[in-house]
Amino acid sequence: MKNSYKLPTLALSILAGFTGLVTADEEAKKTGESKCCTVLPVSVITNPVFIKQDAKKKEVEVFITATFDKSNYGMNFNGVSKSEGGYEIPLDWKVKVTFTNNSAVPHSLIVVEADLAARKINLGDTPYFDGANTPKPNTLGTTNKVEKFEFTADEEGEYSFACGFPTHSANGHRIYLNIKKDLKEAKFIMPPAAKAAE
Ligand SMILES: [Cu+2]
Repeated sequence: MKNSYKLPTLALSILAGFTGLVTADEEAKKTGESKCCTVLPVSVITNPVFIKQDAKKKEVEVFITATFDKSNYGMNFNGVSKSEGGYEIPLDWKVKVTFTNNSAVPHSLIVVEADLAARKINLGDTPYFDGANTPKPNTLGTTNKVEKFEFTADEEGEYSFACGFPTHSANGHRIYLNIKKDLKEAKFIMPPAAKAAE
């Protein structure tokens, strides 16, 4: 498993400890689900793989789950929101995306420029790279579905994997996608632990 990034179970437990309000946690204990969304208990998601790659083929597979946990009211991908973490991918690699929505709330995924993702209320349905979105990302999104799409990261720059559902991305439902020329391998980068503890 040299080329895959695995989040250790311990880190997941720590992450879970910091996410969600106490009241939401108490509610979750009573009802078996949180207020924000239907989320699998963290213990069910063991050793999630967020990235796999083949450097020789210049291909990377990314696994992006909306509402991975309760952080940012469920508006997170893989537990990360507000572009505090994300992916770094070498220029001209093929990117194969598997998107999952772990919530009953509609969410979607679209690649747009980072500055648009941070401020635009409605991202529309035209991705920056051809094919880089789930179907109809700005309308109903996808609910409890797995969607796959792929694109070629053929321009350097700062982009986002953003939720296209109106207002979500501006409210933090986005992670970064930085495409860099002199990168040897693709990476999934979590926010520093210190930041998560704030
Ligand atoms: Cu969303």
